[in-house]
Amino acid sequence: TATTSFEQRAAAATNPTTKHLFELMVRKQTNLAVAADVTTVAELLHIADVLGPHICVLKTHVDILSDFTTADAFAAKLRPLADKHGFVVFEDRKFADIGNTVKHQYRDGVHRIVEWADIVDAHTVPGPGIVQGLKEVGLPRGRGLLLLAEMSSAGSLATGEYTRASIEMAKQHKDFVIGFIAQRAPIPDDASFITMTPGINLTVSGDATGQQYRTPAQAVETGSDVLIVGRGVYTAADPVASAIAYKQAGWAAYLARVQAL
Ligand code: UP6
Repeated sequence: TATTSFEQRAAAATNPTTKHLFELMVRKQTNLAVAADVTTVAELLHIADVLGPHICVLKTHVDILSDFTTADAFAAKLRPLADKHGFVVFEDRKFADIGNTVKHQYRDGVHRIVEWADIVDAHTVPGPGIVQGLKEVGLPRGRGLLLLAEMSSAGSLATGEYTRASIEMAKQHKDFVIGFIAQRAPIPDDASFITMTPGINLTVSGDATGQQYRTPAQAVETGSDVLIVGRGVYTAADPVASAIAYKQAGWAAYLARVQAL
């Protein structure tokens, strides 16, 4: 349930990525994920290195990197930082095609995402075949998948019956689906799934293109485990100070939740 501690959830985890993630969250006392939405590899690596000590997840959008060269070169730079600081790499690819196509998008092409990303995510709009395709590629390598059950943006169609069907899809593939991108814990009584929540900001309520923000405390209260913060951190005057502020707000809210018995 929402009050189960990350220690307990690490102990119970069967997917290796889930276990690793909960363990490092406990060790580093952070539930902060940074969305490093910058457009050069150098900026991304800089964020990974300076914010690494404060985050549990580094979230990437590899297809916005203008100077991406090869997957080998990228992995050779990023993976040592993930090991040094102890964070997992989440490529926010939001796969959305039939199983056979996403298999290739995950494994092949220029980006060869499965080689360097611990976690990826997928929309559920194509039906369960998308999970089957990704699982063929990712499960043998110990990777994990998040399903988008809800979105933070205004007018999102991922609500109601769509969200409920996404939850059922996750339950059918518990070995590979480690959790959800959602605004609240989609299955409040099942602590084996992790809920990651974007649309988090301490000072503003939205942007000009439909993003909607809540605070770390609001998200954690509704069952979020990992708080995804982009512009709130990387456009701040002092990104390290900002990351620490989000980390502390998120962790305090987590402690309040698990102790609220
Ligand atoms: N993201 C959302 N909302 C969703 C799913 N994903 O904002 O429902 C992603 C965006 C971006 C980050 O692609 O990388 O989370 C949010 O960034 P921001 O904090 O700068 O708004």
